[in-house]
Amino acid sequence: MTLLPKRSAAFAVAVLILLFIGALIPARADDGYRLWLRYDKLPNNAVLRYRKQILSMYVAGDSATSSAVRGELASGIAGSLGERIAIGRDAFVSGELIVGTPASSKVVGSLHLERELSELGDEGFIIRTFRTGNRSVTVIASTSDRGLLYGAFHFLRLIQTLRPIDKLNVAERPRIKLRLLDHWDNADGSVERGYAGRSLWKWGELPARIDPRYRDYARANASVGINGSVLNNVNADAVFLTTDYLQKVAAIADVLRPYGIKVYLSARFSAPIELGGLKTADPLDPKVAAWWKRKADEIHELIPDFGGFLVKANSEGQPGPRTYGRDHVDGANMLAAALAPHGGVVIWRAFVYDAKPGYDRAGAAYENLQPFDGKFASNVILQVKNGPIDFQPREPFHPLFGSMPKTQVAPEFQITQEYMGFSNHLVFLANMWHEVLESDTYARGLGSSVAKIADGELFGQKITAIAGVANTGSDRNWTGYDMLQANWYAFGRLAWDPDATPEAIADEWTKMTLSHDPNAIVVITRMLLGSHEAVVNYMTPLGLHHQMWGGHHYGPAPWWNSYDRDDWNPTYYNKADAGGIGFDRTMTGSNTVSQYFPSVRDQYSSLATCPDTLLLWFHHVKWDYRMRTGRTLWAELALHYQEGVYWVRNARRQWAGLKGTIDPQRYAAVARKLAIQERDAVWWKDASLSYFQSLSKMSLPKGVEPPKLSLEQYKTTDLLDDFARGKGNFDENHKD
Ligand code: BDP
Repeated sequence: MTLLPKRSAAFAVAVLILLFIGALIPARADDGYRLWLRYDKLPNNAVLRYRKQILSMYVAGDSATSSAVRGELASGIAGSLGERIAIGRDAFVSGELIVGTPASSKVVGSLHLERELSELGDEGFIIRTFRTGNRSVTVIASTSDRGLLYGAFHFLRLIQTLRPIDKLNVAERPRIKLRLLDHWDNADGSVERGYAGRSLWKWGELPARIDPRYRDYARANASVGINGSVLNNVNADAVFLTTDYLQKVAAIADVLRPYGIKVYLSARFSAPIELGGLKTADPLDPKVAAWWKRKADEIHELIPDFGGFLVKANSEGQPGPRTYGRDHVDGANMLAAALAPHGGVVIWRAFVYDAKPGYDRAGAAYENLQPFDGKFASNVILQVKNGPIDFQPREPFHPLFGSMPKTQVAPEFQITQEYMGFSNHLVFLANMWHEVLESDTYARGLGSSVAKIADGELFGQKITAIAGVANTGSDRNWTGYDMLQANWYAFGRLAWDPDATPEAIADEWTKMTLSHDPNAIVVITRMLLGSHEAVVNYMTPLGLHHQMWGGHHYGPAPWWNSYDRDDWNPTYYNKADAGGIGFDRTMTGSNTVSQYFPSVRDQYSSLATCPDTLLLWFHHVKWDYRMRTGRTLWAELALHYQEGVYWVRNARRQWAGLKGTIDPQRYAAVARKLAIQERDAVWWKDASLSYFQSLSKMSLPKGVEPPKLSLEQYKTTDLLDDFARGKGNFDENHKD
C-alpha cells in the first residue's frame, strides 16, 4: 500500500469531507432570485436522455430577440445538462436543435411550414422532431423572432419539467393578444399595495443607469408569455408624462423590447392642466385633444412601439371626463384618437363606483359602463376587475363579462395580495382565476365562459387583453415570498391559455422552481391547489366579502362601520344583525343579481340553487337557516372558519416534512411565512366568530376552537404588527 504524502492526504480528507457534506445538503442555498428559470443540473438519468437529443444548437437571425433566444437556450441547456452545447450548422445533423423562421434558417425554410405557421400568428410557434433515416433534428419555428422566443422558453420548460423531447410535436399560439402586467408603482419608489419591497424601476438613476434586473424581469415575463408592462400606478402622477420621465421610460422600453414586451403608462386625465397649463381637461375641448395628440406623438418619437395608456377615471377621487361634465366614451375616445395613428390602445378601467343612498356597490360598474356598449373606439379596451366589488378572496364573476358584446372587455386580476394576506399567506391564485375564467355567463347560451369572452371567441373582438396587478418588487426573491412567485407564473400561463388548469400550472412551477423530488412535488402541488379555498374559509367563507381592517386591508374587522362612505365599511357588506347575515342582492334586496343573464340570475336568486360558496353574497340568511348539510348557517359558517385554520396547520406540518428536500434558505423562509399564516388564520377565525357570535348569540359547534381573546381585544388590536411585517424576534412572537 502506498502512503500518500502528508499534504495530499490532508487534501484527500478535505475533499472527502466536502463530498460528504455535499451529499447531506440536498441543494445549495437559494435566494429565489432566479425564479422558475433556475437551470440547475437535472437528475442524471434525465441528462443522459436529453444529451443525445441536443448535441448542437443553431439559432438563426441577428436581431436583439434572436440573441436573447440564443443566450437563454445556451445557458438553459448548459445549466440543465451540466455541459456547454456545441454551435450547430443549420443542417440535418443528428441531435441538432434548430431555431429559426422559414426566412432565417435553411432547414426551417426547407420544411414547408409556412401555412401552419401563419395560422399560429406572429407569436405562435412549432416545436417538432424531424427524422430522415437515423438522423433527427429538433426544430423550433415561427414566423417571427418573438414566436421563437416563446418557443425557446417552451422547450426549456419541457426540459426543466423532465418531459420527453425525442418525438416532439407542439404547436402553440397565445389565445389573448395583450397579456399585461400592471404595476402600481409610484415615482417615489413606493408601490401601492406592494408587499415585496420597493419599485423595480429606479427612476432616480434612469436613463443613465440600467439596473441589470430589468433584463431578468423581461426574461421572466417572456418565459410565460407576458407581452406588456404598465409601468406606473393607476392612481397616476402626471410627472410620468413629462419629457424627463418619458426618456426614462424609453430606456426601460429598450431593455424589454428584445423580449417582446411593450411598455404602457397610466395616464392622469388632468395632465393637460398640470403639465400643459390648460384651464381644463375637458375631452371635448379641441385644445385638450390637441395636447394629448402632441403628447402621443412625442411618446412615439421616443418609444416607437409604445403600447398605450391605462386610465383610472372618475374612480376613488381620480379626475376623469365626468369632472368636466362629459362621459366615459368622450374621455376614452379622445385619448384613443391621439394614439390611433401610432397603433396604441387606451385601456379604460371599469372600476367606477359612486356611493349614493341605498346603492349596491356590486352593481355600480355595470350601471356606469354597460350603457356605453358599442360606443367605444376600435382601439379602446374596457378593463373589468374581477370581481364586481374588488379583488376579494371569492366573488362571483363580474356581470359586465358577457353583457358588452360590442366592446373589447378585458379581465383585470390582482396578483398582489391586497386582500389575501399580503406576501405572508400562501394563496395559489390560479384556482381563483380559473374559477372566474371558466364561469359560464350564458351570454350566448350554455358555454359562454368568461375565457371565451376574454379571448374573443364569443364576440369576435379584434383586440383582446388580460391584465394582472403585479406582485413584484425589489425584494431579492421578487415577490416577497418564494411561493408567491407561482402567482406571477400562473398569471402568465393563464393569459397565454385561459383554459390551462391550475393542476398543470402548479406541477410545472413546482418542478421548475422548487424540486424534482417526487414526494416534494406531491406535497407542494397539494399545498398550492388547496390554498385558495383555505384562505376563503378563514377570511370570508360562504360568500362573505370585504371584511378587512380599513386602510391596509390586512386583518379582519367585520364590525368596522366608521367610514363616512358606507361602501367602505365591512358592516355594509355583511349586514349581520340579530336576525342573520348576508347581502340580499335578489329581488327582495338590491336586485343586482338581475345584471346577470337569466340562467345565472335564476340560479343565484334562489336559495335552493345558489351555491353555498356565494350564499351570503346574494342572500341575507337567518342564523338558524338549515343548510344542505342539515347544520344551521351559524354552525356551517363557524366550521368553515375552522376548516381554514386546520388547512394551514396541516400545510405547516407537511412543509416541515420536506426539510432536506428543499434548499435550506427557501425551506426556512417558507416555514416562517407559514407560521405567520397560521397565526393570522386563527386570528381571522377568532375575531370574525367573536363578532358574529355577539349578534347570533349561538354557541360554537363541536370542533370549533373558541377564541382566545375578547371581542374588544380583537377590535382594538391591529393584526398588521411587527410579526406580520417580518420584524422582531420570530421565535418570541410565535411559540407553538
Ligand atoms: C383598490 C385598492 C386601491 C386601488 C384601487 C384600484 O385598495 O389601492 O387604487 O383598488 O384598483 O382595491 O384602482
